[in-house]
Amino acid sequence: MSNKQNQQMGSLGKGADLKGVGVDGYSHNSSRYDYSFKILLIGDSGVGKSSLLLSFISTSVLHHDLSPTVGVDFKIKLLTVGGKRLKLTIWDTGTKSGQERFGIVTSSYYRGAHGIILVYDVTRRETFTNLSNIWAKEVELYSSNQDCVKLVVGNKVDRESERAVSREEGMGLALKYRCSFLECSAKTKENVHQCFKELIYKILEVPSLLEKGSVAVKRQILKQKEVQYPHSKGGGCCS
Ligand SMILES: Nc1nc2c(ncn2[C@@H]2O[C@H](COP(=O)(O)OP(=O)(O)OP(=O)(O)O)[C@@H](O)[C@H]2O)c(=O)[nH]1
Ligand SMILES: [Mg+2]
Repeated sequence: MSNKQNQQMGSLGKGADLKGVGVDGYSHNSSRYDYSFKILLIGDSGVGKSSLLLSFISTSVLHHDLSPTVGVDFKIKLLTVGGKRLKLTIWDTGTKSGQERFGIVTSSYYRGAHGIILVYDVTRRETFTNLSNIWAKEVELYSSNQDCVKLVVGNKVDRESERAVSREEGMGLALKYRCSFLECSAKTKENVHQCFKELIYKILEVPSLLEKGSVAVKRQILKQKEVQYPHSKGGGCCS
């Protein structure tokens, strides 16, 4: 999928919804946004990571089932929050069986993440216990931003009659790992925007994350490098 197809633009005033306003040929020019945040979706295969992402990015309800993600995918969403223009790069990876990955270096997936959404399926208990047994450990091991904001999300609440993990248990786990907690349904879109909104507001409250995500700071660092190494060709910035 091309970056143009992947990206969306939206706006967020105080208390407003994180609504996208359609796919847009918005330029990746870094002068167009103030902060660039890297957000990760992790959790067992089939919990609904890709569905959550698609549900957040697209304006319509998901009508068909997705295939398991192979490798790594990302989507970009551009938003304005409190007058600040944000570029969210939301990463999603296929997790066929627990820790098994398709050709990605786990540490680079986590490197520099500002926010991580840990997803489980409220109808499959093992996906909940794996958040502790696998995913929280992986975050601990690889997440390079100490202040990285984490959010535990119980997905598929539309299947209430099949529920295998109570809301209280989800809240308890989030408390244990000092994360925020929400339940949602990628299928009906219930609470999906709320999940991303919660994460973004939390990121915006952490000065160290703001500095790491600041395009102005990155530009300044590049400028300093150009002074130090005037003949070296600088790569792209602010990814
Ligand atoms: N009922 C219901 N089904 C969902 C929901 N979210 C996802 N699904 C379904 O669950 C299945 C797995 O969803 P995916 O989004 O592919 O899951 P994933 O976590 O990306 O899986 P991998 O790519 O294999 O890691 C698909 O059939 C989805 O349609 C939800 O909120 N409610
Ligand atoms: Mg997937």
